[in-house]
Amino acid sequence: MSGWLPADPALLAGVLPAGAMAVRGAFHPDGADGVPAVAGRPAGTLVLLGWTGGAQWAAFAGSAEAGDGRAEPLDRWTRRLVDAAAAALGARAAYPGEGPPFWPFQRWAMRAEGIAPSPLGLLIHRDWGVWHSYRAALVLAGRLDLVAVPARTSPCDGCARPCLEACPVAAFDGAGYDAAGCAAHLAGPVECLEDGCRARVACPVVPPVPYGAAQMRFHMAALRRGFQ
Ligand code: B12
Repeated sequence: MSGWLPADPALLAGVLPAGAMAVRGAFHPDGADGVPAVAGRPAGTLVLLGWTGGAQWAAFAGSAEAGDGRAEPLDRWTRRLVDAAAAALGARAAYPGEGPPFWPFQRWAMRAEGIAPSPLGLLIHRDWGVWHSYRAALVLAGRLDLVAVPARTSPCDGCARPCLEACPVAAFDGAGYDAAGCAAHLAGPVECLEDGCRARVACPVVPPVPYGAAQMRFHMAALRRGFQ
């Protein structure tokens, strides 16, 4: 598990509000990465933005979108911020929810940062465990200088994998995800909706700033809506 970061730590200073997005990693794409062009020019650098545990929740929770009662507040907030950042940088923004076909965010993540597949299908990070997400990618035509982030082992190596035993409907078998079984279960008034996915909660890797109750409920409600 190794990765890259932009050499300029101030790349996004002034173009994104502090605390709203973590720079998750970056890489220089090649033709096999499926990264879109920028105003007709081939992609030179992809910078991945996302959330790491509960650290960015407060920035969103205080936003106009979070309180306006309309659909998809997190997507609308993300686009407002990241579209503005992309315009300021002359970059193209890509979002995980655009599609189908979807941009291959998990593949991009494995190119960009020290991350590995977990038995749940989600990518696992040494610090954030399975409590992290990708909110956007900024694609720039130029090749930014990148610095290597030292390799780290996957936290799943040597783990007893309690995640695989914890799901009440056995939606995970280490090889795939029974999305239909999960969806049927989430249709009822179940603990997962209130206290989070049982399989993810069973993971021993807990981020320094974990999801709070409101964030847990928000993401589980979004997952349930996604199944409808
Ligand atoms: C469709 C989708 C779903 C569907 C899945 C339907 C199904 N039958 O599996 C539903 C609605 C059920 C779902 C549920 C969830 N999802 Co979802 N989902 C997506 C979405 C929008 C598209 C996935 C896709 O088809 N990509 C297209 C393919 C071409 O992209 P890809 O990068 O190549 O992805 C594939 C490879 O990575 C491959 N893969 C997996 N492991 C490995 C390992 C190796 C070595 C290789 C080479 C490839 C590989 O499997 C991936 C899927 O096909 C992505 C966002 C995105 N754009 O990727 C989020 C995404 C995958 N989901 C995410 C999350 C967090 C969830 C949930 C936890 C819900 C939530 N938001 O809290 C649940 C849990 C699901 C689970 N345990 O897997 C995150 C995962 C982050 C992470 N840590 O990895 C993503 C990236 C969104 C985000 N904003 O970050 N999801």
